[in-house]
Amino acid sequence: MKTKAAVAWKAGSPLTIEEVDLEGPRAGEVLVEVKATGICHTDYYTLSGADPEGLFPAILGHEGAGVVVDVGPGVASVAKGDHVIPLYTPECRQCKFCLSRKTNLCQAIRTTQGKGLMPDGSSRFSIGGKPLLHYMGTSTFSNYIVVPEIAVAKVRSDAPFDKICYIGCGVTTGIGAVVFTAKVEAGANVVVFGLGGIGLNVIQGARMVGADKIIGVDLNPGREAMARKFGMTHFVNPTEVDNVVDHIVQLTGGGADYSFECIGNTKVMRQALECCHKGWGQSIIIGVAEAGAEISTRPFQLVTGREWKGSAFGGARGRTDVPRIVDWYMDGKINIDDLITHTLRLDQINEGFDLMKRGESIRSVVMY
Ligand code: NAD
Ligand code: AHE
Ligand code: ZN
Repeated sequence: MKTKAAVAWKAGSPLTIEEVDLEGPRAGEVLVEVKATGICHTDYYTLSGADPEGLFPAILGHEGAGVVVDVGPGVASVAKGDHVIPLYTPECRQCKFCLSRKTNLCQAIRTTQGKGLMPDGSSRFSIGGKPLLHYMGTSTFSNYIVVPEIAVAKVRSDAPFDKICYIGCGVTTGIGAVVFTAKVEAGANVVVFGLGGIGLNVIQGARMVGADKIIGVDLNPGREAMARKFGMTHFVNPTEVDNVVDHIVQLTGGGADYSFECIGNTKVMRQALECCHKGWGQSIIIGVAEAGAEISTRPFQLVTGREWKGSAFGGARGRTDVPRIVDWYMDGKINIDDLITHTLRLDQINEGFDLMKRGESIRSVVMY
């Protein structure tokens, strides 16, 4: 079949809208009509050329929602007409990682996914007979996609696609890092570095679990109002204080119980660790840093009880947890609508990247 898609031909170049050939689903796979997709900073990171797994030409996008329109042989967990969110972190429930119960990082299809291919090693997208690569196993910048059954979460059919697409990455990543990775308890002091599409969801997750002080740190003063609306109690602009770490340690009476780095800046990652409370403070790295970047601190920071952790997709098990997060949204427990600052057509997708780069959007959503 043919599908409309925004194609990334090479690093650093704007996407172009193309009519692309798409092969149908094989055994264990489904064809999804993507109805809406968010634009995440990670799409920009890969397009910029900084991602060691960034291969071109490819169809980017990993924050989508849509409808199953066809299924391949043997598919049992979803059917035509089901509403789904594609998962860049699948959940096979059979691999060593899934069975461990210690991680959400299902590895069933990770190797081929990282090469931009389907689990059987093929690409289903092509243009003029030349293959185009998939991205993060999702490629939601295409109107139609083929994905493995284990890489979709079936969600309720009354939830609006243009809002729940954001649960495909940003919402789950931010709220999940609080709830599943850090397991922040009521009364804890929390610091969030970077108040964009991810950090604001960390803020609302911290409020949801009853955190006490919720301190937000961002260079962009324009982020303060939105962050306060989502539960931030104190705002710090790093350019306005002598030393961010000392300032936060003072503000929290000894250091943060939990900090979250939502930028991808290794210098800030160090600050996020070092502003944590001696003896127990945990710092969670969410931001994705460029190829070759390394983090550092004095080992004494860890010897004296601070912990460094990472979180991918918020530690959420996609097929299990994503439908619950959609329920939280539909029940009014979390706010997604106010974070979607721009809604665009596919042919305006480059404007979505520009808005992000200029710090003018929180989330732009493309509707097909
Ligand atoms: P974003 O561009 O919407 O937000 C980034 C924010 O950081 C902006 O508000 C910006 O002003 C602020 N910022 C930049 N440099 C700063 C600095 N030095 N000090 C303070 N604030 C600074 O991006 P996003 O979509 O929220 O993504 C944030 C990061 O999270 C990216 O690195 C992205 O790739 C990553 N990410 C990781 C996961 C995961 O599963 N681990 C999932 C999604 C996104
Ligand atoms: N390809 C990158 C890694 C990028 C990365 O860390 N991705 C996160 C999700 S970001 C979503 O916006 C993730 O889930 N990582 C776990 C994994 O298995 O990729 C690189 O630097 O190589
Ligand atoms: Zn993302």
